[in-house]
Amino acid sequence: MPATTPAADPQAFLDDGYVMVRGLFNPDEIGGLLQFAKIDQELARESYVRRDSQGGDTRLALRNDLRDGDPYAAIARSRRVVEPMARFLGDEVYHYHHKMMLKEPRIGGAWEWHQDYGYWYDNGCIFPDMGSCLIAVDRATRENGCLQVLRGSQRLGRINHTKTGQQAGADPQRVEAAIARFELVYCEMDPGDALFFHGNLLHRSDQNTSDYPRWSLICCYNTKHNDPIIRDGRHPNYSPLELLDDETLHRTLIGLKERV
Ligand SMILES: O=C(O)CCC(=O)C(=O)O
Repeated sequence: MPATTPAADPQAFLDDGYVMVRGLFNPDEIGGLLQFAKIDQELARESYVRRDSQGGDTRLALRNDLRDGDPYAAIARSRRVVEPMARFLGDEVYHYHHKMMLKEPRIGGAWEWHQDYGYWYDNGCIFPDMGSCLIAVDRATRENGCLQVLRGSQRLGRINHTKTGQQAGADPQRVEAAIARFELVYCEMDPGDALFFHGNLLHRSDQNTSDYPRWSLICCYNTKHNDPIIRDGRHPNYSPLELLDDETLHRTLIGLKERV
C-alpha cells in the first residue's frame, strides 16, 4: 500500500501541512469509481451549489453518514485513507463527513482562500487536530482548477473567516501576509492520487475554465480527543470507525464497473 512509503511520513505533514501520496488508488480502482460516480443519480440529486464571489457555481454533494454498499463510504472508512490520517494527526480518527466536489467544465466555481478548521471551529471542535484527504477522481490541473495550498501555512493557527458570496473565506489581510511568506503550490494530480492536509492549511482553487471536469472526493476526519463540545452540530460527534481492509476496498471499487 503506497501509504506506508516515506511520503506518508508524519514529519512532512507537520512541516508542510500536507502530504501528497501518488497512486493511492490504482487506475482500475479509481476508474471504477469515476464511471460509477458520473452516472450516480443519488449523488446528482443530493448535490447543491456554492456560488463563489465572482458568480461561478461549484457543485458538491456532502454526506455525514456512511451508507452500506456505498463506494464513497467504503473509501472514507478504508484503512488506506484512515490509517495515514491517524498517523498524521497523532490519534485515532473518526469520519467527520465526506463530499464529492463536482467542478464542471466552464462553469465550475472557485474556492476562496480558507482553512477547513476555519469552518469547523464553530462546530464545537476545540483543537485544530483535524484533516482532509482529497482524492483526485478526474485529472486535476491548473486549467481545470486544481487545489492550491500555501505550504506550511497551517503554522499560522486558525484565522478568522467571514462570508464571501456563499462561501466563507479567511481574513484577506492575513491571507495576503501568508501569500508573502509561504510557497504557493498547485496540486496537480492524476486520478487516484491523494492529498492529505491539515485543517489549518490555507487552500483555494480557481474556477474551471477548461473543457474538462474536475471531480474529487474529499474525506474529512476529526480526532477522538477532539470530540465536539456541542452535540447535534453540523457534523457528527465521535463514534469508532469500522475500518475496511484493503482487499475488500479493492473488490468494491473494481466491482463498480459492473454496476454501471
Ligand atoms: O475542491 C476544491 O476546489 C476546494 C474544496 C475545498 O477547499 C473545501 O471543500 O474545503
